[in-house]
Amino acid sequence: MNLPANSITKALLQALRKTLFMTISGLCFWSSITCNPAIAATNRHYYIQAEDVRWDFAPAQQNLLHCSAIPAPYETVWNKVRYIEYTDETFATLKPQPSWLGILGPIIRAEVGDTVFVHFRNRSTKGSFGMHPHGFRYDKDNEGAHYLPAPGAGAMILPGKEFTYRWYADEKSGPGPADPNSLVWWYHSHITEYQETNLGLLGPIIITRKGNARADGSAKDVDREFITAFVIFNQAEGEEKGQMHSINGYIFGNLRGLEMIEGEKVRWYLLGMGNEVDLHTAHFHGTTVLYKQSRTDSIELLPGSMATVDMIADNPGTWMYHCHVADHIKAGMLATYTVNRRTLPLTPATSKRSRRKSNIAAQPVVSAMLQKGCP
Ligand SMILES: [Cu+2]
Repeated sequence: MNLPANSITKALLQALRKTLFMTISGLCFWSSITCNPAIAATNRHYYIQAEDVRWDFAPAQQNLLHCSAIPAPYETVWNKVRYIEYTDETFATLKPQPSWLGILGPIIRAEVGDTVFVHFRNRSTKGSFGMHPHGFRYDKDNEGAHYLPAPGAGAMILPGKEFTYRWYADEKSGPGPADPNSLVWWYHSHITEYQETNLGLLGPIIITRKGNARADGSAKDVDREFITAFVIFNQAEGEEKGQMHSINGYIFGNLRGLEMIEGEKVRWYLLGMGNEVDLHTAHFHGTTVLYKQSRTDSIELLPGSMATVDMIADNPGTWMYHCHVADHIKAGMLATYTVNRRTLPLTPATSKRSRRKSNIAAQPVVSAMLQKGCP
């Protein structure tokens, strides 16, 4: 059959298109998470190592809310295992993290559409560990949880071994229609889950709505973000001396650095983890917050809970922030936050002026005692 040259070209092109379509469709079937053309992919890499540490739940060795001794029978220094972040694949340089993050692992951030690669090394001598994320989309190998049948490749990383987890922030990882523009999720080790979270292997994930992340992943629509986790670490097999009623691994006001500037829009991410005693009511003095589009000043947290609330820091001063459960107050589940007085005009969250400029303008109110300890 004789065909004109342009018809042959057309037929060839059609065949080529068909082959390409089938190939791409096939690929997308097997990795649907990378084939949404509406989503521009940003890859974010984290280098995180599980390490044995000695942790002091009260570095000031004082109850900083009342300038008194840590009450008996509590002992405050214990062995923990933590997720510690490094700057790159050499695992040679520690990545600094805010003081208020305390015992928690590094903040893993993503915007909807991003892929996160967590290069995890287990350098603890205490056993096999891993990293299991809430919220992200993952396949079996990247679930980071060990159970039958057929646990994935990342379920259990032996001491001295490493694994790179690949987690994807799809639409269902990000905020829902009624949520704020960013959400908090947990990550933690998940082989013997209850032992490993109690050891200290737990940390936060923050995922923002598409278009709401700065280059560093922080949420564009707020001036400042804080994460606080209410966890009772059981350090002495139930003996009271080792019941550490902590916020981010600190008790009796020893959690420092929850500081902001008058007028700022502040997003708080609240987390709960632990046992049946971990029923917490995180209560803010000096402010109210918006939670689930309603106003409150106390947030209920159960083990595994994740809550995101917004506040306007419009009441300068140092204010108590604590669990409202009576036994937990007695055991030191108490902290403070400080709203520093503003001396320069307010910088909106969406403005191009940096947050660092705002910090320079801040006048510390009454946080000196908290910085230095009791007089
Ligand atoms: Cu509590």
